[in-house]
Amino acid sequence: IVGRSYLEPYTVKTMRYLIPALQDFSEMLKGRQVAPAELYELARKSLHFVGYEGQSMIAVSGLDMAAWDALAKAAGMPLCVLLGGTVGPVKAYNSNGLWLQPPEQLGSDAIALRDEGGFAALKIRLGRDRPRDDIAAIDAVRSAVGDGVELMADFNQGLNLGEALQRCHMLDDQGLAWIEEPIVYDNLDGYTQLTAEIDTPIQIGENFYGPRALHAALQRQACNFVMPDFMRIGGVTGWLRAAAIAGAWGTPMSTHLYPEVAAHVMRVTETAHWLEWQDWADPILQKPYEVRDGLFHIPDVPGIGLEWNEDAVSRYLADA
Ligand code: SMN
Ligand code: MG
Repeated sequence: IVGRSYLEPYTVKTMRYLIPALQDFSEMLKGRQVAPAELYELARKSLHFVGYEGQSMIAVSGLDMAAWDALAKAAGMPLCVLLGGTVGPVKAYNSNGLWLQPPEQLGSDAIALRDEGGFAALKIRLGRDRPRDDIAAIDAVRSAVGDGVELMADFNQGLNLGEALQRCHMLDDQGLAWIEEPIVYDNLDGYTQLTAEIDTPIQIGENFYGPRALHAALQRQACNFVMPDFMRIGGVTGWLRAAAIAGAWGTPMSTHLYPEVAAHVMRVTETAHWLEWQDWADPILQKPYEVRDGLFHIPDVPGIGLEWNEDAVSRYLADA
């Protein structure tokens, strides 16, 4: 049985630090039973001298997702079934585009993105130099796809708190589904202020390292919504622990990247909100997962359902 997962830490260089950590895990864990909760703790603790966050957590997350895949394969069940759920559709928004292009390009892009899978929601990136260009960008998308399509907005930590207060107030009557990461991710006091002042839901979470970071943000009322990323929250194990915390708070929980694994855990997440769909792994998958009518479909096969297209993998191999 082979358990599979992937990590996409954005730059090739990052792999230089991650691969040795993963190789160390494989030495350390050889011969052990595939028990994801135990492997997670062992791997995490083995890196505690360099800290539990950052690269350490990313490496643990990669191991964890592969371990859950192997366990579900051994059980002959799709991961969502092993976790106590059923195979079924998951509500998704398209996050493949609408970057910081000039507003006039966004209308046709938005139509194409909607039509990639009959999506009822899209994410737009904001943070152009002039706030009015962000409003023009939103207008361009809305006039192309209409009000029926929900619009999430992501600043990718691009603003300081003063700018964020001003710009989020300006956007507050735009009917956005959420405003994501307006300021640097670890300024929780700033997020608490924004969440108190702004009517549009404030969304954070792709930079939570482990479930306790989500707990801290919710305790400080630093957001309305959460969207952990699988390589930072601690893979499936970290997600399940984080989902229990978000469930207790009644906080809607969306996913960040890794849609293939995200779909499985969303089937058992108490406050499941939106799955972030992007197709970035598709080029190396034997069979990309299907998305229709804005719903992401989990393949009914044992495990997560990740099978590599080995030709593509060798074609894209980079020298990290
Ligand atoms: C994002 C993060 C990392 C890579 C691409 C895009 C963005 C998102 O913040 O939430 O999709
Ligand atoms: Mg984001």
